[in-house]
Amino acid sequence: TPSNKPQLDLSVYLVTDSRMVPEAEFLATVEAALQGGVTLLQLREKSLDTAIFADRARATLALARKYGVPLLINDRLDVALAVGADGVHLGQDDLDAHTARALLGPNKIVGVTVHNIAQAVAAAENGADYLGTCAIFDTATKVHPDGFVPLGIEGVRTLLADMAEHPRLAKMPIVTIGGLNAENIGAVMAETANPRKQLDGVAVVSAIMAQPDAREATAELVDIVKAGKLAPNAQYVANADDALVQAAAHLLAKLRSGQTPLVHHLTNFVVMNDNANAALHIGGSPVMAHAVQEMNDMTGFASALVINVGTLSEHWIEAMLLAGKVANERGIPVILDPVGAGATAYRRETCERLLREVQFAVIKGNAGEIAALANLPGLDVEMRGVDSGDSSPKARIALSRALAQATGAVVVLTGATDFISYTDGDEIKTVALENGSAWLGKLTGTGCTTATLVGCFAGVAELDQRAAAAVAGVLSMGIAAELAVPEAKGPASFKVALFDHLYTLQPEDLVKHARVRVVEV
Ligand code: 3NM
Ligand code: MG
Repeated sequence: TPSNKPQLDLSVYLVTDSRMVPEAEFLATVEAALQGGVTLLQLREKSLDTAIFADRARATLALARKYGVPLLINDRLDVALAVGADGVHLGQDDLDAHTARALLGPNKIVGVTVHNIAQAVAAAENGADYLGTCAIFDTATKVHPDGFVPLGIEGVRTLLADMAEHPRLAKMPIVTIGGLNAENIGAVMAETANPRKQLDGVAVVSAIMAQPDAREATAELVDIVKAGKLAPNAQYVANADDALVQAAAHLLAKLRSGQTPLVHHLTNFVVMNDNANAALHIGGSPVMAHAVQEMNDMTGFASALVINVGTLSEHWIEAMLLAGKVANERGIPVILDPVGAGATAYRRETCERLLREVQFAVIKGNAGEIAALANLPGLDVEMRGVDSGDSSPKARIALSRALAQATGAVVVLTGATDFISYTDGDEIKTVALENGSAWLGKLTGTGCTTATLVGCFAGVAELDQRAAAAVAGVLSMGIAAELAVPEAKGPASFKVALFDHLYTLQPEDLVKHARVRVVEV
């Protein structure tokens, strides 16, 4: 059932203060701000008697409804309930969010002011829909307790960085307040942002209420915030409705519904057991046969084949080529994990042979491995404008695209940001995935395990869903890792939690936590 909870847009959030305008002009000022494009309203009255407050709330609500903008009431849950406002905004000394949520129900908005990451976590756990920081700058509008120090740009930046790392807060909308105006909000948006998270907007009182033309003042703020959201280095896209993320979630739903693809692995001794367990936990059925004599039968039963060139030896190569050929003949997707591809001539030559004789659906490697493949003599890889040894995002994007173009495979280039390039008609497309955790680097074989997950998803994917299968595999690993981090004491308990989360991960977790953005080239 569709929720009738109002849409929350924090871009330009007007907090009222009736002391800033003559009594008779209050509603006209609010209406001018609504006409100027305010996206959210909060009625904040610290000295009105309750009856007058409620009357004003009713009148303001009627205006807010006229412009389709939600109205929240500061502090006074009773007034919010009495007039049927859209929710409340609560400070740390007001009623707690948990109680407010219980009294308001799920379809109202609850916002909470937070001073630090601990309060942000608590607010999220208590059901807050968005957060407001305490004051970023000094302001004459609100009297703060003695000793209060505004957060400053640095304080807000730290809070956003901490939120980006926290599974419950990475997607929590957040706004800042205090001394903000048309002169400083552009810088505030840009300078507090990190690649994963930026402010969703700004809350202001005097920058609208105390201006001679509230409508014009608001329109100016709206323009600046819009532009700030598009600032290239401040861009983050939490693509809950991105088609690839939806398709990835759909593939996980297939695994969860009991389709159990048999995924045949020819993988290295180091990761064999972990890969088998990961396949089992995400919903696949692993088999690790590697005798040449079995390839024909085993690959014939399989829904996907994973070839991993770690711990190579001669009979493995023969088995890989045979399994790859069988898979190709039967339309079974083949995943290549070119572990250490550039490290030895033997691995390079093996990869060259594999690429020559087997058509891969997905190739997954780090920048070094993908570069080693791209430099193989047999491949006609065109690398325009990229120097070898350049490890910038731009170079990594170009590399993944070039290999995707040359092989026709979906290419997953892993790193702090993963880039996935794939052909779509005549076009090469690339998406960037920002999920994951540095903890993955403290466990051996997590890269190989990602290839296993991709194999499981490819095993239930249609031919035209192979990019989605790659996205699903990488997202599952990254998101399971993010969920595992708060439960871990060290690498060993992280591993346990990671595998538990691979087992419990649901399609909606992918949609909720995915940080996937389309790379414009
Ligand atoms: N709350 P102006 S500062 C309403 O620190 C409010 O939580 C604050 O007014 C907090 O935009 C503030 O005029 C007033 O500076 C912001
Ligand atoms: Mg308060």
